[in-house]
Amino acid sequence: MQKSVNNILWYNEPAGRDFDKALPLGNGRLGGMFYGNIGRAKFFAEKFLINEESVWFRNATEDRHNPDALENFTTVRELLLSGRIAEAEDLANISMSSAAREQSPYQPLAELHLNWSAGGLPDEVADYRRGLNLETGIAGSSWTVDGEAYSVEVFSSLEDDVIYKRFYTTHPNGISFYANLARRPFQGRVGKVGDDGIYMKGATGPDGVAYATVVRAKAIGGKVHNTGAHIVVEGASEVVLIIAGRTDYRGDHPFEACVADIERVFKKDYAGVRLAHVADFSTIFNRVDLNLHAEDKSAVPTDQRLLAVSQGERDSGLIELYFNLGRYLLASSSRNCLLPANLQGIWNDSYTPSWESKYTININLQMNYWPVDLCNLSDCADVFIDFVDRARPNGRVAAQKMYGCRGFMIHHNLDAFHDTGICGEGISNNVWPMGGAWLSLQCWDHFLYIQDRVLLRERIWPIMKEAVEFFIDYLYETEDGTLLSGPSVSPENIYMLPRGERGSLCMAPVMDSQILRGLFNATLDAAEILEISDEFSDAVRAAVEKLPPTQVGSAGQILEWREECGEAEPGHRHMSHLFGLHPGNEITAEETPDLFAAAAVTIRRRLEHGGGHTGWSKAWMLNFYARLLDGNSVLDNFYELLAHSTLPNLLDNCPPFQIDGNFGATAAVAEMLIQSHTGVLDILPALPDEWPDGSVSGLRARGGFEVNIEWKAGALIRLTIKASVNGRCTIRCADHTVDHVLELGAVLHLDADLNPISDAFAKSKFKRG
Ligand code: FUC
Repeated sequence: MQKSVNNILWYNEPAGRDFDKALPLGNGRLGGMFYGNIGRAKFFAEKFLINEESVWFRNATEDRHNPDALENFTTVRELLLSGRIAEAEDLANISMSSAAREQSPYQPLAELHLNWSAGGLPDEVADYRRGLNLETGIAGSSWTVDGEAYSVEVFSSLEDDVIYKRFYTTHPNGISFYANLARRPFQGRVGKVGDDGIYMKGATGPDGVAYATVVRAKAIGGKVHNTGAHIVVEGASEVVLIIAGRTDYRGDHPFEACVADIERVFKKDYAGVRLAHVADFSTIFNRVDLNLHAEDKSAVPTDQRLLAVSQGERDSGLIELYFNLGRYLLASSSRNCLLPANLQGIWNDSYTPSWESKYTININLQMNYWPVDLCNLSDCADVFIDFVDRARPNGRVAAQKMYGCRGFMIHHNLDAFHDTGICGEGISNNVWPMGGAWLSLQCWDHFLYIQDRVLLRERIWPIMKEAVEFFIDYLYETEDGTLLSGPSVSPENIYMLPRGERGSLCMAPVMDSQILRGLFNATLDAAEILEISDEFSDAVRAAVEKLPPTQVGSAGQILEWREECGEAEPGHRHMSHLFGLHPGNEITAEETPDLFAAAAVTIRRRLEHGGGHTGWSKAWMLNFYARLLDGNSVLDNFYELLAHSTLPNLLDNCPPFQIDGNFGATAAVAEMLIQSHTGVLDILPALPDEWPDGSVSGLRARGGFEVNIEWKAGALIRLTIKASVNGRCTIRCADHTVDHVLELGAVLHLDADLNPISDAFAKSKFKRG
């Protein structure tokens, strides 16, 4: 298989002050944005944004759960059941929403500013280039001055847990600059460390984190010293800055830890640490390779390619690049860390970011982890599972205090402190009891890919069980024995009743029942694997039968609410009632053809009314079309995502920048090539006409399989499946279906008709389906 050439983002200009042009780096915990400026003028001084995952502001700690919820939530429920919507919403607003409305924001750690010293660099430079290599995990810039070459490169090392930024020139003493850590607004003390370093330290609010960042320099040739709170370099030919950043979120003394981080690596040779970083990062990145046999446009700067696409050009290579960036971003924000990728991953330059850059869980956090197993980054799922697990104690308090129920529950937002109180974002989104259920179901989905029974028993089962326990207590049973969630919402949407009344709060919006059906069935499957059969599993078995079914409405659409009602915003960005199509699996061509057809109608109606207008919404659309087996529509919508919701650095634009769209669209590319949500491994289920030839290696499917595919003229020519556990695999491609029992380590090579083409499959028992 030929390797993709689309692994580099590059530009012929610095980013200036524009975050949307800067390039992201990270080792999971510690990262930053590289701007690549050179010069002296205030606005063009080099800026490097330093982010650390646990820099979250926090006011004085308080229990935000509304103390009057328990007394009132059943009244809210009764008001909804008797059609008194406005009264129910008013009561919910005051008795259920938290009194202290906001959760904590995620904040930047610091900015490292760097001015070239007077005489250090002329204003005019030539051959400027700035880029990010996704395969090596290194960003950099290069230019020439009077025939002398200059370069800067920067990476965040997982092994050393520091950022290295290295300046190099062929000019024997061409590097002179002074650098400082820009103070956080109204906070942070700055000063010197030893005779070659600087620091900044402080705390984020009354009960926030204590943080520190330390930078030290070493130079070849020239001199390094510190003056004021600046590192000063004079007349060097090579300089390495080592940047450490810590908080006390995980119990460290941040300043001491930063000093120790740098001390530990200070004597290491730069070439060696670079080599180790490249070896580490490229191993992760190269687990997957996608080649769409696109025209090679890698000589065109990335922003110009994006512009051309927004003017109607097709560029399959840019889609490869976007897909590769998604995998890069996940590996850069989710390894070796304690907190999952938030709304901006770990990359944020604002002290008051949109939606606090926290964890919105009525779609956004989940979307961040859609590619994790599909794209062979299963190790990046650990932080997601940990996070859900660590939210359980507060989730138990929410369940007890607000609803009087066992188990744990989460509403539609979390922050780094696992605050489960209801957020002040308004009634159309906040009284939604499903966050914990959806997150738990996604943990189960991770198990389906990796099939690690110890992980299931020890970590995932307790989460699922406790999430389900809440609903066993919480659901309302109607006289005819139907179980309803509520008060709840169909995330962020507004319905209109025949008499003209509008509302958000309701009983049993369709998404809730779909999530619960998925979670209850998964819990029963997990119980079977773990050989658990008790009162709890009996209760789940009984409950799943009583959930309201997904229904088709008068226009042939999936109903969003339990009864058909008008939609205040028919092009609404959320498409929650299609959860059963994706990421769920209750709507499939084979099992539920009527719902499958209705899902297509639902999407068409949303799009006709301007739906998919935020980046993440468009990315979800791509996944829906992939599940509808309509590759051409995935692609058309992908180009719209690139044209309307993608920033020059290829980060997703909600607006503003929000990383979920990057991850959602990355998953969609993989879903075009393999799907496994029905229990069958579907090969090339949604291949668009524009990708007649190509190959992909390393994608993963549920059941514990790794898949390589080559195709030509729109049809499979070769398929390789590696089994990472013993298991049965039913494979379907075009009109062929075969069934195999594979042993751990078995490698199966199949041809276009799914016939074996080498002896390598010998261990497997083969039977034509
Ligand atoms: C949901 C979305 C918004 C935004 C926010 C973070 O509330 O409806 O578009 O993505 O999350």
